Amino acid sequence: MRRRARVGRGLGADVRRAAALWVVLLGVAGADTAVAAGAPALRLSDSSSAGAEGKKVPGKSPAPDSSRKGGATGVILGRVAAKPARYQANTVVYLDGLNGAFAPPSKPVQVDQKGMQFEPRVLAVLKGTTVEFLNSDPAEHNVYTPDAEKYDLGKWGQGDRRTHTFHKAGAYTQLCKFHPAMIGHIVVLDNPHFAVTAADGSFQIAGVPAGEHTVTVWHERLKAQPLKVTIQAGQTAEVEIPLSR
Ligand SMILES: [Cu+2]
Repeated sequence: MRRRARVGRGLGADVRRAAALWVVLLGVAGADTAVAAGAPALRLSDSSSAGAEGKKVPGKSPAPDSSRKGGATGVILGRVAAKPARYQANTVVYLDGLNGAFAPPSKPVQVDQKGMQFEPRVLAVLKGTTVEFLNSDPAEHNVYTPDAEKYDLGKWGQGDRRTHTFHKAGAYTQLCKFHPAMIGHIVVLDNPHFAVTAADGSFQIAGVPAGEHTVTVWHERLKAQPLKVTIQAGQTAEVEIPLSR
């Protein structure tokens, strides 16, 4: 399936409606039908990637609109493209250089250690967020990072948990002293406008302030060129981001 990135006009900042459009774009129809569904298309760029695989659920922005007080916002819908396709999952997509006073979530965000793996493997959080590490395994686990804040949370058993509050932006590798094969990543960001891609590479960032932004990615092993995207109030911009080594 050949897809074209587009800007849909008149979609409003309504996230659910945008998500519904996404289903039309990716799940059901080709580009022509999507246009017929009510979005006059303004081509943003061309892409010639293969069709999406796997689940058609876009990665969700965790904090839509939380930083805005009725301001003019739009939505970024997109997909990262990588080969092999399994690399498309777990890509953190975020707006670079957008700083300000953003309130972190009042409740901790959870990472589980389950089946000898970090779940989720990749988590993105706003600076100031507390992460709670649960152990669901019969074995004792540990969490430590060699990066930036260099924490070591000790060891704890099944059903117990430890927490860490992240104050410094950056990517933190999550490791377990007892199980060297375990690895996870927590990416701490300066603003709440981010998403982690779903299995097919899709993502959605809602509540994006109108204006020009730089969309950037973090990925365990791949990179992308920063992408300039102009957001207009009440509109949805669709982007495709190629990942490469
Ligand atoms: Cu462990």
